[in-house]
Amino acid sequence: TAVPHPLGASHPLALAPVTGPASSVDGFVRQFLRNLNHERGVALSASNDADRYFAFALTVRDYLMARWLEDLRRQREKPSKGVAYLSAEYLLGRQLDNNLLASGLTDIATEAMAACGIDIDELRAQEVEPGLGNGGLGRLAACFIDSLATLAVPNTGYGIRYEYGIFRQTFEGGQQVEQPDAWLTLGSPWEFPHPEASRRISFGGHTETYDDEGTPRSRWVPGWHVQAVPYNYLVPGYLNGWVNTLRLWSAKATDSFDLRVFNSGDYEEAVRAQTYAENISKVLYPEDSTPQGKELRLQQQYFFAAASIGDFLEQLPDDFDLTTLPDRIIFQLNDTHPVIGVPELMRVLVDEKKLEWDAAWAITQKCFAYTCHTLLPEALEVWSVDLLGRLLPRQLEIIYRINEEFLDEVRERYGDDEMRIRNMSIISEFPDRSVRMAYLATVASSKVNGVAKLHSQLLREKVLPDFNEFYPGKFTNVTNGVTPRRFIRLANPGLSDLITEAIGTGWLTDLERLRELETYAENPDFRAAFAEVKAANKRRLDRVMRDRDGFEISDGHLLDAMVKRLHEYKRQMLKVLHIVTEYERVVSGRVAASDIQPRTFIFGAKAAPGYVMAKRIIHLINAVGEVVNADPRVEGRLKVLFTPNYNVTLAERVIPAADLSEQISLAGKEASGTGNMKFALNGALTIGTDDGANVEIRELVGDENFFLFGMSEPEVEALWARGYKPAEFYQADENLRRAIDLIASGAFSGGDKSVFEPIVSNLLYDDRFMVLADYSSYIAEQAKVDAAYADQDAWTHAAILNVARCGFFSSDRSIRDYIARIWHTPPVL
Ligand code: B1H
Repeated sequence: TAVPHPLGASHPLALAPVTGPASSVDGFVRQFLRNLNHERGVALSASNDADRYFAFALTVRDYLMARWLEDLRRQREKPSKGVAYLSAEYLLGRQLDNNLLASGLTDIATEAMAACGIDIDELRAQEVEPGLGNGGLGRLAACFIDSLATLAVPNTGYGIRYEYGIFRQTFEGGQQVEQPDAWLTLGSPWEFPHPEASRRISFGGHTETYDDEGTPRSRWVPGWHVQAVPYNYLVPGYLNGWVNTLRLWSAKATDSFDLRVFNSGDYEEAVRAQTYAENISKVLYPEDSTPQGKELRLQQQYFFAAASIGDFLEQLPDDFDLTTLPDRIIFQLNDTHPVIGVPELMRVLVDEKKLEWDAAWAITQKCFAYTCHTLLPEALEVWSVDLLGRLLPRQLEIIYRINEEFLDEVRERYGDDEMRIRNMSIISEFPDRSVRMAYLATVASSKVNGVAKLHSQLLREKVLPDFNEFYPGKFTNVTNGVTPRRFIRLANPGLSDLITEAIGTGWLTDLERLRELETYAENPDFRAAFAEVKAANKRRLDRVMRDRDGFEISDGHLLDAMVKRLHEYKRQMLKVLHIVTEYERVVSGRVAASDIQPRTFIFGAKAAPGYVMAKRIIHLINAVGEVVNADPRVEGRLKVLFTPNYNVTLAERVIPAADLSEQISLAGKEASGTGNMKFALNGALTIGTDDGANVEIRELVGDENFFLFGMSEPEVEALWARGYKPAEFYQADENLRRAIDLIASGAFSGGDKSVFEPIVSNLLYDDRFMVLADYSSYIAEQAKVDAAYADQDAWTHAAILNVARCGFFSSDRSIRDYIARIWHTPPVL
């Protein structure tokens, strides 16, 4: 609802358009100085870097503001269907450059700062990236809201304003240590708090039935409440004047809560209660792909889902016909984290708006769509009925009823097939009675999608086959994508300029146009220029790494990068075995150091703090690096760098410099991957398994421009079925034996065999992710990589074709797919 202007709605000032500062260097300088003086309260001469960064960011914001208000007004006056993207994570990365780019201010702003004698790079360095996500899922949400704005589709991204984002990783003795990510210590110039629009979110208590003028109804009598305070962030489209909103909720204790306890005279208890409430948005759970079923996590999920749904409904006019809600909004569920919003919408429609159950359910089923991001069984969220009943008793009742009616339909179709009914029930009985959130999401959604072709197929065939049969046409695929604004234009200005020189402008919003580069791959001058861009990016990364980690990236090295969360299924361990094999072959004298292709291996990976095996693998990588880097026998031809605290900012430096992209998960485990797309679009070649979006990358770039190895998903299944015995693979391959024996010997742990013994025995006797089974094939393919790299010009040719043929992986294309097949939300510009 619009806040009335203090001078009255018809007062000329209330109607005056909001105008931004003048689009000139002069205008920028003036606004910057104004912000420095009036917002920061300092003169230029007395300002420090933080002051200048803030004033600078506020100035950029001022330009975008006019558009934002205008677009919000337009949406209010002539509403069209929009997308509410519900995501527990947004891994945004730094905002400054993105907002400069989107508003076309980069040149003006750079000149303006130069005129003030300020180095704009020093301002850039001030920004702390908001790390409000773990990995691919959170970064995907950030790419998607960028594309939604660029395509001018009305969208609000809803999520949680975590006070602490993903932890800051350091190493001590090669082992991961986590530090809190206090990203808000200095405040953020990009956010707009709106305490006046706070919402009360309830928990606990009980339910009761009552007589509503002859109609029996249920209602929820909650036990406690918190305030959800929205913070808005601008999400500008690329040079199109469209600005959407990211609305993140922060938890605050309610006044009434405090007062009640306070009146009882127990001051400490009042403070404790406040802390309890505010804990809800305190910290991002650092588990990627393996959710922990913790009570606080369920509180977070309900907190933001309920606040977001309530927020949207409140914007509707009082006389709004709720049966037309699906014409106005689609709530896109980013994995199961917001699925508790389904019973919440039902509760609002039935208990508060007093709709009939069937009418409410018909609306709800049209208003939700669900994206599944995983296949790992341990990653499919379940909530115990016990916990749900305590925290959200009314929502649990509603889930039970949804399940009953759903199972009635199943019975109607299949008769009393108890096996099937047990398999499809939203409530599972073993080991404890619990709610399967993916099933609830599937039943409640108009569409369910996986995130890459192979993943969507496996989702239909292996994870939810009964549902796929029951709901023909509900399942679909939308292959992930990445925003070319951040991951090509901003991360790789050299490549961007080269592309524009060759094919002109326009490709940044129509990435399939990169195809036009194919003919340039045949042009020796273009290849030379392309190779020079790569070399310059390596030099840039070298400067970053010297600064950050005191590590040099040597000339002539193949830069081999594996950057992603640490997870056994992603198989950083396979990469370690390759490095140890190369090292062992040199030190055992089986190959001369001078005969190997020099390589620098870069790792970046955070492990969930409670994931013991993942942390051991980090320790091992660091230990191997320390030994290999210091061993004169390798003559500096093998180098291992594990750069701590890998994040979006670092990704923007590593990816453009890489020659080789490691995408080596066990087939069938990586839903999509999105780093794989970023590397290919920046001209790295991929060594990868037939998994996730690798499949589609290889189809597009061609077999001859992709290093494929390892078992396919059906081969993985077949090996499991036969009975997988990793020790047999150990016995069968001499290189593998030597590599594992070297680790087991204590060579990387100062002679102490116990340190990495758990890793070794896990590999030999368990090896859930079949590292040993794919080892031989991986090593053979890496030899082909070395051979191919020896022909630099041919390598560059293949790299150019990777860029030219990966335009499909723009998140703009993903969003167009969502619009056409799931959302049906036309652009408004
Ligand atoms: C992905 C997650 C995830 N899949 C639970 N699942 C989480 C699950 O906090 N949690 O509990 C957090 C994250 N993340 C990733 O999504 C997939 O592994 C990638 O393959 C995929 O590219 C990405 C985006 O679709």
